[in-house]
Amino acid sequence: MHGKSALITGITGQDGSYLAEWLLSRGYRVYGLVRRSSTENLERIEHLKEQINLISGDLLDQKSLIAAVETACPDEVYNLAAQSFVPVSWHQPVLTAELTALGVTRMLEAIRTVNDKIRFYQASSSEMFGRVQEVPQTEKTPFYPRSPYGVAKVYGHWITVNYRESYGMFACSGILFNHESPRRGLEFVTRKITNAVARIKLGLQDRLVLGNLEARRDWGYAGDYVKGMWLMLQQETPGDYILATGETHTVREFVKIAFEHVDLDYEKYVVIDPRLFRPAEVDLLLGDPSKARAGLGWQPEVSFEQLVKMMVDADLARWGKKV
Ligand code: NAP
Ligand code: G4F
Repeated sequence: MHGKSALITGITGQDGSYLAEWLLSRGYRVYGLVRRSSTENLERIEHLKEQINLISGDLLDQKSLIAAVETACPDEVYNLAAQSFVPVSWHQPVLTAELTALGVTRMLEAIRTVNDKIRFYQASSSEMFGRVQEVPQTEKTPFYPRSPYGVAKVYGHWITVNYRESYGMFACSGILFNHESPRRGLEFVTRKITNAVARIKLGLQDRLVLGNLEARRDWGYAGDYVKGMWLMLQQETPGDYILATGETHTVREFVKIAFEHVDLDYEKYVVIDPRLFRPAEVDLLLGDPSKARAGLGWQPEVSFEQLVKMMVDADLARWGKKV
C-alpha cells in the first residue's frame, strides 16, 4: 500500500512551501507545478528540493496541466497558483482573470480529463467579501468583491462549487483570510513592514512609506492555514470552509507592534503616500471560522502578536547576517 500523492500548483509561493512541508510530513509524494522562468525561483522550497518532484507547466496552458496531472497521478490537487497581489490586478486585470479565474477551470478540466476522482482544493479568498455585507463573515455571507482580483476569485469559487455539483467531483473551496509568515512576498503590507522595521533597526533604511493604515484585516499564520487546506480534502464529503482567526486588527496596529518589538516609535519613521491607497478598498475583514472548527477540528495556533514578532525576528536575522 503506497502513500498518497499530491500535486500543488503555486508550490514556489508562500502557501505552497508550507503545504509541501506539511504533506511530506504526512508521508505524501509531493509534485509541484512550476512555470518556466529565465532565472530560478525556488527560494522558498530550496530546502525541499531533494524530496519533491517539480513539473513544468503553467495555469495559462491547458495542455501542460493535463500532462502534469498525468505525470503526478495525484490523489489530491491543491490549486494555489494565482496572480495574488491585489494592486497589480488593477494594472493587469485581463491577466489576473486569465490566471486567477480561468486558471481554476483549466485545472478542473485537467482533472476531469485524466481522473475525476482526484480531490481538488481551490485557494479562495476573503477578498471576495470586499465591501462586507455582514460582520463577521461566514460561508453564507454574500460576496461583494472590490478589486479585479476579488472578482476573479469569486469566479474561481463558483466554478469549483459548480464542478462539484455538475460532475460530483470532490472539489472544495477554502475561503482563507489573510495569512502571513516570514516567507510572505515583500510587496504585501505585513512583510513590507517587518522587512523595513528590521532594516531601520540595523541602520539600513530610514523610513517606511505606506498607504491606508486604517484598513482592518483578520491576520493569521500561513503554517496553520495549510493544515486546514489538507483537512478539507480528508473529509467524507466535499464542502467550503472559512479559515480565519476571528480577530481583526488595523494596519496601524501591525505597524505599532512591529516597531515596538525593536524599541522604536513608528510615528518617527512611517510616511503616508496617497498613491498607495487603492481605487476601491476592503476596509474590514473579520472571519468566523466556526464551521472549520466544528467540522475539521481546525484552529489557528499562532496569535497576532506572535505572528508580528516572528516576522520581525526573521527579517532581523536575515538582514543581521548580511551586515
Ligand atoms: P504567492 O506567494 O503569491 O504564490 C503564488 C504562486 O502562484 C507562486 O508559486 C507563483 O509562481 C504561482 N503562479 C503565478 N502565476 C502562475 C502561472 N501562470 N502558472 C503557474 N503558477 C503560477 O501566494 P500565496 O500567498 O502563497 O497564496 C496562495 C494562494 O492562496 C493564491 O491563490 C492566493 O490568491 C490565495 N490566497 C492567499 C491568501 C493569503 O493571505 N496569503 C489569502 C487567501 C487566498 P512564481 O513563483 O513563478 O511566481
Ligand atoms: O497585504 P495586502 O497587500 O493584502 P490584501 O490586499 O489584503 O490581499 C492579501 O490577502 C487576501 C486575503 O484577504 C488574498 F486573497 C490576497 O492574495 C493577498 O494575499 O494589503 C492589506 C491592507 C490593504 O488594505 C492595503 O490597502 O494593507 C493596506 N496597505 C497600506 N499600505 C498596504 C500598504 N498594502 C500594501 N501591499 N502595501 C502598502 O504599502
